[in-house]
This record gives sequence, structure tokens and C-alpha cells, in this order.
Amino acid sequence: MHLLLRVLTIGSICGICAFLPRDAAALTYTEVDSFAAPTNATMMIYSPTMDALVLKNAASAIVAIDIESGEPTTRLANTRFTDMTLSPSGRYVFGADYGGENIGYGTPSSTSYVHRLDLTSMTWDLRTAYIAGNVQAVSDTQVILKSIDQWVTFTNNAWGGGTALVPLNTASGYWGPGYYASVYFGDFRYDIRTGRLLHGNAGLSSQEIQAFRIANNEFVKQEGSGIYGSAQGYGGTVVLATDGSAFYYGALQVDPLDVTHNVRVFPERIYAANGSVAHGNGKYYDAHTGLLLGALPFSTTIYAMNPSGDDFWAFDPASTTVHHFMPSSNVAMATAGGVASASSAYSAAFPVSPINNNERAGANWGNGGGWADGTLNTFPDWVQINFAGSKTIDHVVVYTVQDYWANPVEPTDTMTFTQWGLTDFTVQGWNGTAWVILGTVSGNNLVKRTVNFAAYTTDRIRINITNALGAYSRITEVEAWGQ
Ligand SMILES: [Ca+2]
Ligand SMILES: [Ca+2]
Repeated sequence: MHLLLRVLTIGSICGICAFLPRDAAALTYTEVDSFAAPTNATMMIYSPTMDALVLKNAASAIVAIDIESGEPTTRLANTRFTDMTLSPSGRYVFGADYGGENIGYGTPSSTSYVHRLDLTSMTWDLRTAYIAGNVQAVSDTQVILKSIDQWVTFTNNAWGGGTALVPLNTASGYWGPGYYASVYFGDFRYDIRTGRLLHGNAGLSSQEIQAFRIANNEFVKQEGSGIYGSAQGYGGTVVLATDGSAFYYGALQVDPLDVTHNVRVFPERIYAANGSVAHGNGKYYDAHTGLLLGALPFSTTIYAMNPSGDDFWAFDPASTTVHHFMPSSNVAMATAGGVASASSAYSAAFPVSPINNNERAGANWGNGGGWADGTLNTFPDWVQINFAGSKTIDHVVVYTVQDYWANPVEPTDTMTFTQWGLTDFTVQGWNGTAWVILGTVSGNNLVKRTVNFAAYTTDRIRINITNALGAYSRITEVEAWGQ
């Protein structure tokens, strides 16, 4: 008697099976590149348009790396680099070379400089500045600088043809060209979309966010969280989401259009963010809910986000390496160009085509809803998926037939089988001449079986099945996650 048909009577007992929602969308990242960092990064910038990664260390160096060639270009400060920023076009990096201040007076103790790196030629240029502690770029030829000592000043500067930056804002007497901001030292972000400057102080007693805007090149004070106000108890980092959708002051997320509006609090300080994800120390969170989404393979607080995409670089301080991560997607799907084939098929009712149709439960089993092989009690059987070109993947998920196959539900990570599932199989990748085993599963009883492995680049995978319950191999879906 054919075992695939014998189970038809089971279906009726699952009238109580309710629809179960899918697991919360788990965002995972695939590491697509990594290399040894030329220095210990305390800050990083990524310019995808120039294919460059720029590292600042805690001392006096900024090192720019041409990602394609790996060639580094090192620039040393006259005193020390305290900050750097990327111009909105992605072409220039500005480095603040801080000459120091007379403590308590807000005047320079020695000359500050701003260095400008042209990423198209990897060449540096230099201007003297009034006080260059922190820097944000308005354009390729305009920067806002901030002092560092206690009650700080801002200057708005043009990158002119002379040896010194040209102040654009009105000088305010004692403070030289600086605008006295009435805020305690900290860090700030400038948002070119709104012309607003968001400052988060490093206040030891009162933690505050203060907004300014640039109008006709002058600084105009806007709303602030207030003394011991709405931002009290937060701080430690200052982050603007790459799309300008949120501002982070430590663990606190506020509305960048109204910094007095607290949106939510994260379980830890946020060090980088785009419109959908906020990065803590290795862990990353849904920017819209605050929920933990996952963690990188290492702890870090040093990120370089793609200013307009969803990939990023992270610095691993334990190994002094940098790693490029991209959101994973299921590259096996037919809609992604995946093409499935198999060692055999039981009949036209059990074809291989549904194993990569993004339907995991196996609805319509026995009627084109999933694959079963055609060699009774004989192993191995295999299914293969050829990708649309070479992909880097780090996990494969194999879904097999659940016990109540006639009324299947979305498989969870813990759903087990006792009747028809795959018990023993390997996940293999093609290296160009042979199949390489990426992961081995034995004694499996999970309907949804995830197989993790070191990132592997290949244009095809196989699931090689060496044993299964019910005399045949049965698969409802195969996912390959990567880029
Ligand atoms: Ca399917
Ligand atoms: Ca077989």
C-alpha cells in the first residue's frame, strides 16, 4: 500500500487546527565581506557611492580604505582627530583636528584644523578653523563646527579657496566667530533634510537635547528637552537615523522634528540606526517597536551605516576586523530566480516545484503542494536548487511534512513530526567541481529544521536525504538565506 495515500484519513481530526500566525519576522544579516582593520576604530564612515570605508582611531589618525582594492590612505592630525563626518553627496570626509581650548574661557588654546578627504582621489586638503571639536557637513563645501569645553559654541563655515575656513554666521563678540549655544558639551547631528541641528549634551547632572536650525546661515535656537526635563536619565550617544526618521540620545528615541517628544526607550544605548533598525552593542532592534531582532556574531559599538541603504559595516574590537553585513533574503525562492530539481519524484502530484514557492506548510499535499521522491525505502534522495547566480548564504531551512498534513499550519521552530518527516540529511553546496557538506542533520524530528553554517558562496545547494519516516522523502519548502 502506498504510504503517501494511506494517511488520507488523518486530515479530519484537525478540524480544530486554527491558523497560527507566522513567527515574528526575524531580520537576519549575512556577512558579505570582512578584512583586517588597519587601526583600532573608534568611529567609522561608509560611503557606498565611493566604495570607501573610513576609520578614525582614538589618537591622531584617520585611515580611508578603498574597499575594492583594500588600499589604505592614512592622514595624521596636527593635534588629534576628535570627530569626522561624511558630506551628504558621499564624496568628502571632514575630520576635526582639535587644537584645544582655554578651559573655562571658550577660546582656542592652539590652532584647530579641518581636513577634507576627497574619496574620488583619496587626497586630503586642509583649512584652519576657529575651534574644531565636532564636525557635521552641510555640503561638500560647508561644515558646522562645535567646541568641546563646557558651554559650547558653534560655527558655520564655508570651505573656501584660502587657508582658513570662512565663517558664515555672524560673530558674537567675546565668543569670536562662534555662536554661543547655551548648551553643555556633547555631540550633535545636522539633518540636511530639515536644516536642523540636534545636540545631545554629556551633562553629568542634567541630560538634555536641544535643537537649532540654520536660517540664512545663522543659528536659531529651537525646542529643547529642558533642564532635568524629558531627556533626563538618558544620553551617552547621539545618533540620527540615516533617513532622518528618529534621533537617539542613548537608549532614548525621540522625534527629530520635536525633540521634546519621547517616542520609546530601548533596552540599551543605540549607536547607529537606519529607518527600520537600531543597533546597540552587537544587538539590533526594530526601530519602530523597540523589540530585539537579533545579534551580530560579536559585540561592538562602532558601526558605519549605508547612508541610503540597509547594509552596514561593523568593527570587531576583539579581532580588529571590519565586517560588512547585508539583510538576508531567501535566495532559493523561485521569485528570486531559484530553480528546483530532484533525484526523482513520486508522481506529477508530488513535483519538486513547490519546494521553493514560499509556502512552507505544504497545503494541498498530494496535489502539487509538496515534493516526494519516487524510490520506496531507498536512499539517498535529493533536491537541488540552483540560484540566480552566485550567492553567499549562512543558513538553510528545510520544511518537511507535518503530521496533520491535510490541515497544515505555518510551521514553527518547535513543531515536531512523528509520521512523515526527514530524519537524516545533509545540506550541500557546489564548489564548482564537487558537492561540499555545509551541515549534517541526524535524528531530526522538527518539521522546520534550520541548518546554520559559516557563510558559503555558491550558485546551488542540495538537500541530500539519507533517511526519512514513512519510506519516502518529503519536502514542502527549502529556504536558503543570504545575499
Ligand atoms: Ca512550498
Ligand atoms: Ca527514496
